[in-house]
Amino acid sequence: MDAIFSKIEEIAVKIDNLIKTGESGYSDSSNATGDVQLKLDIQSDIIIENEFKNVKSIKSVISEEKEGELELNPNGEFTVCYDPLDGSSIVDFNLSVGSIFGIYKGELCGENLLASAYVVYGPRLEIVKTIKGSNPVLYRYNGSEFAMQKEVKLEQKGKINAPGATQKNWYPRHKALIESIFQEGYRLRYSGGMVPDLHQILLKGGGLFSYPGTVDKPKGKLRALFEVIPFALAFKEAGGEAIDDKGVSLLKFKPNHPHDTTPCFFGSKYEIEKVKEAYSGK
Ligand code: AHM
Ligand code: MG
Repeated sequence: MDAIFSKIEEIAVKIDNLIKTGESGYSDSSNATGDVQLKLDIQSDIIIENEFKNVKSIKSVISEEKEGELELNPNGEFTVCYDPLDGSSIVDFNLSVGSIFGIYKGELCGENLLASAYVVYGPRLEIVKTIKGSNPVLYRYNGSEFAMQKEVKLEQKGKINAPGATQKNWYPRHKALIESIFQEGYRLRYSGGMVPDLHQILLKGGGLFSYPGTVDKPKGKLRALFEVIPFALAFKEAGGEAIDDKGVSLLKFKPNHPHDTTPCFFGSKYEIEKVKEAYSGK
C-alpha cells in the first residue's frame, strides 16, 4: 500500500505540472461513457497508467477514461480504480480539480475498498489519504515533498450545502430536502468539481454534498468505483457518512459494471440523518 501511495504523490506532481503547462481544450475522442475527452484527461490517464505499471503490488487498473480492466502485473494483489482528472467541465476555467483513486482487493465493490486517496489541484497541491479503519490524513506539497498536515475529522454538523445536478430535474422530495437545509441557515458552496467541493466539507468539519438521482438520470451521474466509493471511505473514517437514496452506506455498493453510477450523499452525521428522513418519506 505504501508503494501505491508514494506513486500517487509522484503522479500528483506530474499532473499538477501538466495542468499548469499543458494545452487546454477538447481532443477528438470520447471515453467509455461517451463524454468527449479533454487533452488533459487523456494525458493524465497516460501518466497514471505508466506510473502504476512500475508498482508490483498493482494487479490491474480501471480508469474512468477507459472501458475495461487492464492487467498490469499478474502477481499483484490490488486493483486501483481511478478518475485521472475529475472536473473536465471546469479545468479550462481555472477552477480547482482533482484525481481520485480507490484501492480494492478482490471483487470490485465497496466492502473490498481497502484505501483511497484524492489529489486537489488548487492554489495548493494537496492529497488526502484514507486507509480503512483510520482517520483520513491531509498532506500538502511544499515544493519537494508532501508534508503531513493533520488528521481529517468531521463535527456532528456543518454549515455548507453543495447540491449537485440540474435543479429542474430534481424529484420533489430532493427539492424539499435541499430547501429545508437552506432554511436552517446553510450556505451554498458548489463549484462543479466534486473533489474541491467534498474537500471543503471535509476540512471545514461538515456539511452536505449531494448528487441525487434525477428525472433524466435516476441513477445520478457520479461513478461508483472511481468517484463515489473512494470518497465514501474518507467520509466514514472522518466520522461522517456517505449513503445512497435508500439510506444504505455507499461502502456496501456493488456495481454490475465498472462505470455504474449511483445517487450519493456525503456529509456529517446530522445532515445524513436529514437525508435519510427526507428519502424514507417520514
Ligand atoms: P467529470 O468526471 O466529467 O468531470 O464529471 C464529474 C463532475 C463532478 O466533479 C461534479 O460534482 C459533477 O460532475 C458536477 O455535475 P453537475 O454540473 O451536473 O452538477
Ligand atoms: Mg469524474
